[in-house]
Amino acid sequence: MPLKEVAKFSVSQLQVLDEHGQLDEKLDPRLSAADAVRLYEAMALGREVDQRLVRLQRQGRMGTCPTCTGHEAAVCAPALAMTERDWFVGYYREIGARLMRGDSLAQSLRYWHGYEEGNLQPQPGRTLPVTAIVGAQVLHAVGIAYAMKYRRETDSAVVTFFGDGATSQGDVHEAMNFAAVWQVPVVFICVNNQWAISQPREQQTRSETIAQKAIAYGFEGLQVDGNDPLGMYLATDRALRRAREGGGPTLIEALTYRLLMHTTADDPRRYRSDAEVERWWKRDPVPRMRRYLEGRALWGEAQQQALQERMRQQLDAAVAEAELREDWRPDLLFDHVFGAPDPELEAQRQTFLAALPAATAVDAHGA
Ligand SMILES: Cc1ncc(C[n+]2csc(CCOP(=O)(O)OP(=O)(O)O)c2C)c(N)n1
Ligand SMILES: [Mg+2]
Repeated sequence: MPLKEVAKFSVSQLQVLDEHGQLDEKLDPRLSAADAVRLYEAMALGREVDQRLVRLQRQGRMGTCPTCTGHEAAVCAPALAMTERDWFVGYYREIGARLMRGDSLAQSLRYWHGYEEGNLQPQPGRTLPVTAIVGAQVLHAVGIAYAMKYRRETDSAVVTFFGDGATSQGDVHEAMNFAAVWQVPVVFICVNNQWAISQPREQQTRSETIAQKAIAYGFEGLQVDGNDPLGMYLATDRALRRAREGGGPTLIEALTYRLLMHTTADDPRRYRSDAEVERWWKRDPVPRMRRYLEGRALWGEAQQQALQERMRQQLDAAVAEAELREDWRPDLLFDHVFGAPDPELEAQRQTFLAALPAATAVDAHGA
């Protein structure tokens, strides 16, 4: 008996600026000169911070931290498309975008050095703190989007970021399903960097794309060249407009690559080939954006030199500020686990303090 076709789907990929710097004129989002430069500078700063973090960690001046190198277009372009009224609900690999949102660099450095206090950021809300619980933030994003709809806030939407590995978490499926059922204003950005620590994308899901997962829930899923800042901007801008207008969620799969280690505690040479990494360095989003600016006569060697110097000064000042913490006790983290003192935890605190060598106790205070 012939079967009747009841549904048919396809998944598209968006690219506006290719790896050779070729621009698709029809899709050009026509960023203003100021926005184009702002985006490039944010991407460059994200890259610079990443390099400094790794160096500081190697010198014993930083805790274990993740790297964002390669992700700059996937996270900074969406931040450019957002307004202050939109909510940024990220995970742990968006430093350049978080700085665009107004986060303090010194506080971020403190956070990655293991001080929960680093989560205290200057701006009034709408950018959630870093979270390391894979996928959990996606539920928070949908909860916030539900609140936006309930309050009839039509000038705001939520953008949430998560990795390819996070798509195997039940939380992410539940969040997407309810977002669709409730038609809430949320943009899901899956930063598919092809790896979840040492787990390759092929072992994460049998789906050909991550974008197609949206189809099952009943909203649009789109794959975007995640190393293309203009493509990421265009996709996020469209999805945000739709969300604010009551059109419900969108899933953007940002196809990119983590060029460095998962965190400073990881050695990717143990599970992936140099050839693969080399291939992706050729698609590096930062020089791609620079070439685009040069093509519009907005950038040149003099601007680059000046930017390098500004970034160096900004980082030096932030590191100096972050390392000023004489009054911070090494057992501070025990203070924040429960609201009220807990005898079990107090016993653990005492064990921890007793195990600290005297010299470490002094160093840990930043002396
Ligand atoms: C619920 C949960 N399970 C496991 C981990 C350990 N873990 C930390 S990062 C990570 C991989 C996440 O990969 P992906 O979602 O692709 O994000 P990426 O780090 O590649 O950006 C895992 C398994 C965790 N932090 N939280
Ligand atoms: Mg990943």
